[in-house]
Amino acid sequence: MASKIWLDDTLVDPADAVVSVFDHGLLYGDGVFEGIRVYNGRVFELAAHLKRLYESARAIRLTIRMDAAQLTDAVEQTIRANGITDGYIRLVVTRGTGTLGLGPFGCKESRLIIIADRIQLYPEEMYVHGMKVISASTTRNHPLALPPQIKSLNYLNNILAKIEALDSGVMEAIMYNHEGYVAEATGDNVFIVRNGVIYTPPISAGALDGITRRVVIDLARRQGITVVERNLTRFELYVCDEFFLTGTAAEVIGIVDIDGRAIGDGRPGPITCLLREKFFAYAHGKEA
Ligand code: PXG
Repeated sequence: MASKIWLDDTLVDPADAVVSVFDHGLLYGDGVFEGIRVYNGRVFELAAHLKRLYESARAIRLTIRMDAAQLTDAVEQTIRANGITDGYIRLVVTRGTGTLGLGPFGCKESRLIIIADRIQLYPEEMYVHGMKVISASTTRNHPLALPPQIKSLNYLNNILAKIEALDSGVMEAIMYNHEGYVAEATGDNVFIVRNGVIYTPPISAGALDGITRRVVIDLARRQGITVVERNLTRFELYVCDEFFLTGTAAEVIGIVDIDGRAIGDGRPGPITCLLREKFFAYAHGKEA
C-alpha cells in the first residue's frame, strides 16, 4: 500500500487522496492515464510516457495542470516519498468536477493523481513456461471512433475482452479490429516470429503505440533481426513459430497457445527469450 499519493499539487495521505463523485473521470471515463515502471530507482522511459500523456490529453482537449518538467519532479517526489526503487507508477489526469452532463467545459480544473506502488507481476512460471491466450470476440474499438493511441480512462472495450479471457481460464485475450486483423491484447502489444522475421501490427490496426513495443523493436533491430509492421491475420497467429506480448506490466512474455493451437514446440521461443533478456538488461541500465 502506498504511503503517500500525489494529488493535484502536493503529496497527501492515502485517506485524503479522494476525488468528487461529480468528477467526469468517474462519470464518463473522461481522462487519460499512464502506467510506468521504475527499475533500480530509475523511471523507465519517462519522457516517452509523458509525451504520450500530453498527446492523449491534447487529443481530448484536456489541460494538464503542470508542464512536463514539473510533472517529472512530481513523479520523482512521489517515488521518493514511497521509497520505491522497483515498482510501478500510475499517472491519472481526470477532467475534474463538473455537472451531470457530458459537457466537459463545465469542469473548471483537471485533477492530477500519481500513485507509486510495488508491481503485481504475473507468476514467474508464466514467463518461464509461457502464457495461453484466446481470441476475443469483442472487436477492438474502431480507430476512427476512438483512436487507440489515446490512453484514456475508458477501457471498457478492453475489459470486455479481458472478461472473455478470464472466463476461458486464461489471462489475456487477443483483440481484432473491425476488418478482422490483429489489433493488440487487452493491455499489451502483439508480436509474432516466422522464419526468423518479427511481425507486429501497425498502430493503424488499432493498437496503442506502446513504449515497450518501441523499445523491443529497437532492441530486435540492434540484434540484426528484421522487424516488419504489417496487418496480421488470426491464421498467422495460429501458424507462427513464436508469439510474444510486450507491455509495461508484462514486459516481454512468450505466448505458447492461442485458441487451443500450440505455438512452435509449446515453449517460449529463442527470439522471445533473447528479447526478454535484452529488455531486462536495457531496463536495468546494463546496456545502451
Ligand atoms: N495496449 C494497451 C491497450 C495498453 O493499455 C499497451 C498496449 C502496452 O503499452 P506500454 O506503453 O505499456 O508498453 C498497454 C499498456 C495493467 C497495465 O495494469 C496495462 C498497461 C500499462 C500498465 C499497466 O494491466 N497497458
